[in-house]
Formats: sequence, structure tokens, C-alpha cells
Amino acid sequence: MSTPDAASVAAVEATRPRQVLVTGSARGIGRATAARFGAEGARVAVNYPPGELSYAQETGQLVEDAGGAALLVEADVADPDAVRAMAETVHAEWGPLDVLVNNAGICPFADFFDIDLELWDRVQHVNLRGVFLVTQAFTKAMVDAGRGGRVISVSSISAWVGGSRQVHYCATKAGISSLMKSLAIVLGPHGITCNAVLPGAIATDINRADWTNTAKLDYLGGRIPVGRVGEPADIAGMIWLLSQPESAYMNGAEILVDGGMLVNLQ
Ligand code: NAD
Ligand code: RM4
Repeated sequence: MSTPDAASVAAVEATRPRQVLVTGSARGIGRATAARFGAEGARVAVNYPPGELSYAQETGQLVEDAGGAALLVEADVADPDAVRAMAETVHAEWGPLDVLVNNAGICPFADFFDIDLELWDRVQHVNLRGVFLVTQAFTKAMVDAGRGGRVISVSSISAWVGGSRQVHYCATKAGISSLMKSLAIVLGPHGITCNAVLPGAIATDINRADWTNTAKLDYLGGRIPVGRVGEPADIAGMIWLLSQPESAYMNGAEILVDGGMLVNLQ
């Protein structure tokens, strides 16, 4: 029996569907991202928290309708045991990932003096500990596979600016951006780049309570130079671009995707 030469292994590898995990892809930006990778024929692991199976099923359908394959994996990203089990499931089904998208996040708007320790800890655990746990659980296999890859984490414009009712949340987003910078150094030598995408104001469920205030929506409409709040597909498109070979030299970066909202100060 002959052993395949390196060139034919590489040729087969080039036609292999990419394997992607998008955390928190039951709804919103994560769902649009899963569908975007589905459209390139990728295998997409659709992570969802307990209680959101029906939303995850809708995402899985979108991935498959777009031409990809979906694997639904339940895990609260803040829960180390659940994350470990999710990694075992994905690795057993498909092997190591090519692209990890850390997207899961929560923002329960609250006044500073109303934030108790329970709320503070939950936001920290889902948003920041979750990125640590998931990245650690999946990148070891990526390193061992030796194929390189991408870690793309959804941070926020809130990593750079504050929010009076997002005191707990903004700190987690600055933490995610920082985590990507350190991991860019740890994983870069293995060809795995780590970057943060910083969305501005995107129309999803996370903002529903805050945007019932029409004054806030009017303010955003006037502040964003492109003349609209963002859609989930605006962020999904940037995440997909960052997963492409042409982005290989971008590592440890923060990419603001806000329609120009931040620079429109005067
Ligand atoms: P969303 O509420 O529509 O989606 C949040 C997703 O996270 C959902 O799919 C939900 O199921 C999942 N999720 C929540 N808790 C989870 C947990 N413990 N484990 C696994 N999954 C969990 O909101 P979105 O706007 O799509 O948010 C996605 C990411 O984008 C978040 O990290 C958010 O902070 C970030 N972001 C959003 C905006 C915006 O304006 N919408 C701006 C900047 C950053
Ligand atoms: C984002 C950003 C948005 C906000 C969401 C919830 O990071 O601050 O403007 O509405 O969080």
C-alpha cells in the first residue's frame, strides 16, 4: 500500500469543508454568522444555551438551506463541564475546528447601584469566562492538528467606551479584546490568529429593552454616519472576511464595525 504524498494530502485538505463553531448562534449575530459560513459549504457547530433548542434548530435549518452542514450543541458557555462536553461532541463528530467564533453574550441593562454580585458574576461568566473556557477547550486540538486556523471573538464598541447602564458588560468586552491580544501571542506561532470584532449598535434581541426608548433610537439614527443601525449580517460578513486566507497577517487586532458611530463626535 502506498502512502499519500504531501501534495495530494494538501489537495484533499483544500477541498475539505471548513469546520466552524459559533457560540451563541441560536439568535442574532451568531445566527447570521452560522448562516454565512453555511453559504460557503462549511460544517457549522451551532452552540446554544439550555432552553433555546428551537431557536438553534431554526439556525441549523438556515445553515443547511444555505448549503452547509449543522451540528447543534447545547452548552452554557459559562459552565466548564458543559463546555468540555461540547468540545468532546464536536471533536468526536468532526475533529478539530478551523474557525472558532466566540459570540455568546448577554447585556442585562442595569443602573450601577442596582448591580448586585450575582448579576456582576453572571455577566462576567457568560461573556468573559465563556471565551476563556471555549477557546481553551477547542484550540488545543487545533494546535495539535497543525493546520492553523482562526479565533474570532465578538467584543464590542463597549470595549472602548463606557455605558451608564452597561458598567458590568463593558468591562467584559474590554476583557475579551485583551484576551485576544494575549492569545494572538500564544497561538500565532501555530498559525492560529486571534482577533476581536467590535460591533457598534446592531438590531438584535440584546438591545430590545434599551431601544423601546425611542429617544435612544433617534439619537443612534443621528449619530451613525451611514444612516442606520447595523444588522446581524453586517457583523457576520466581517467575521467571515476575517476567516479568509487574506486575513492571515492580522493577529491581535480589534476591528470596529459601527457605521462610523464612534468617530462622529463633533
Ligand atoms: P442576541 O441576544 O440576539 O444573541 C445572544 C446570543 O447568545 C443568543 O444566541 C443566545 O442564545 C446566546 N447566549 C446567551 N447566553 C449564553 C450562554 N450562557 N451560553 C451560550 N449561548 C448564550 O444578541 P447579539 O447582539 O446577537 O449578541 C451577540 C454578541 O454580539 C454578544 O457577545 C454581544 O455582546 C455582541 N454585541 C452586540 C451588539 C449589538 O448592538 N447587538 C453590539 C456589540 C456587541
Ligand atoms: C454593545 C453596544 C451596543 C449595545 C449592546 C447591548 O456592545 O454597546 O450599542 O446596545 O452592547
